[in-house]
Amino acid sequence: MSNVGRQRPMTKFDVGAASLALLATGVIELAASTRGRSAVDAIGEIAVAVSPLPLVEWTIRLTGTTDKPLIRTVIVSAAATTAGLALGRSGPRAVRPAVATVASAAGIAAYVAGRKRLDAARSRQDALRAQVTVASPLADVSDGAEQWEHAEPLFTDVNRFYATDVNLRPPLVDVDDWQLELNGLRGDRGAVSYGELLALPLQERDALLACVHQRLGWDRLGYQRWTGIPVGDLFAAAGVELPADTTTVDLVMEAVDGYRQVLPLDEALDGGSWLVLGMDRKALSAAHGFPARVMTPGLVGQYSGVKWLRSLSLAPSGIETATWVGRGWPSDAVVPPPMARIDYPGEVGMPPRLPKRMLDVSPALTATGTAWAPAHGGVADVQIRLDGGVWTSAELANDLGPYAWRRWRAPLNLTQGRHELAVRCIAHDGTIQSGLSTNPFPNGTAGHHTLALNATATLLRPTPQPSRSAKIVPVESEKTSM
Ligand SMILES: Nc1nc2c(c(=O)[nH]1)N[C@H]1C(S)=C(S)[C@@H](COP(=O)(O)O)O[C@H]1N2
Ligand SMILES: [Mo]
Repeated sequence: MSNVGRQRPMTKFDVGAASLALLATGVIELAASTRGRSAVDAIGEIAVAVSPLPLVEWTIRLTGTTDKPLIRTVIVSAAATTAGLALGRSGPRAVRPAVATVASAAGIAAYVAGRKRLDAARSRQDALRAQVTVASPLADVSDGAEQWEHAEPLFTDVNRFYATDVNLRPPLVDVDDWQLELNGLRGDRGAVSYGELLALPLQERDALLACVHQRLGWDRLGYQRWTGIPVGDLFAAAGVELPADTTTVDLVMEAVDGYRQVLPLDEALDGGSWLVLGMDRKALSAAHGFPARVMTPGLVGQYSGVKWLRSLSLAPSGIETATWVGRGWPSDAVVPPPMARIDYPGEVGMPPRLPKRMLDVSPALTATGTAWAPAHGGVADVQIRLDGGVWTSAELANDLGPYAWRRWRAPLNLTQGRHELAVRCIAHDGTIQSGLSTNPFPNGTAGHHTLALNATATLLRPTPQPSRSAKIVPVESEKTSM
């Protein structure tokens, strides 16, 4: 017996080193949480920022609204794996297996404790959210579809309203340390406290907000009542002068998280860019930009404005670059394409799974859905198509204006067996939702939301479907990257 020819493995994995790395990660995360921060999220945000755009788009596509937990898991595992490989190669085993097990468990426990502490801090801030009062509140609105069965609610519950940003966790702004800075063109500047903002003559308006990553059948959009003041009025109130010629000036919005958006000033003023302090008559939640954000109806979220606003500045046109433009997105603001969605039957919000899932339905049912075309004058018509036949108009709820979505319903009488149901939106300006599928980058998704149905008489009642309220996801677990 000889050792000749027997080779040592090239790389060894040191479980002890990996476990110590886990422990260190957990302890650092716990320590950071006492200051309202997260080390893992900070690394994740950098990783997303430096990742090539296609990788980010691919991750969003694959994970839908769960990319945040995924990114965190990847980071923690990568830390442990790297340590295990690095030390496995270089030296003796760091610790005994029993110690490694204890260290790993302690690391994971510390990590979970840190995350819990951060979640608790955010819930405390959200619980303190006060009423945002306005002198003349908007009247209650009705689109006449209140009694429709299985309809999406007209106003999206703030807890269900999608949250999308570059942060793995929303910044927690302490309003006692916060002021909104306003910078004019000639070095004139103002600073407004949260209390002063609340005391401005605030107004309300109803509008839809949609992310460019809204894919067919997803729910990365919502309709809400926003409380705020036009950006132009804010500059006037703060005594910062607006130029007479607004066509050669940009409005630069900067946020606490470093995110920045730039809109030509004339577009911002004419397009109704608003400083927003509240949603659904309450102060903004941490996830949606507390204490203040900018929202411009009719533009997709990333162009419409910034959450956790820090400053609004005027600059000569074309000098300042927006965060997304720096990452390859168009410099002209992108608008949501006209889109119709089937809400019932179906599983709204789920990333499309392949192969397409067949839904069992009873032969007689009433499909419901929503449609929107905020940059095209609103929704004029919604049409459905069964099995590739002719497009026929659905029944529409009342039109609440260009910035509202419109609910629709259509009775179906299906023969037994398989069917395909598609839907499309026709806007008031005549634009017909394109059936040609496109990806969200760079101008939003096109194509028809289409369901595969299997009509079966053995289903005495309509498709069992999780109640909408059961779908409430803590906003933090929702998506992130843009
Ligand atoms: N500060 C900041 N503002 C931001 C973003 C961000 O990453 N940081 N993301 C934008 C994007 S991509 C969208 S779709 C909207 C989402 O707003 P919501 O989370 O309230 O739905 O916020 C926009 N404002
Ligand atoms: Mo977005």
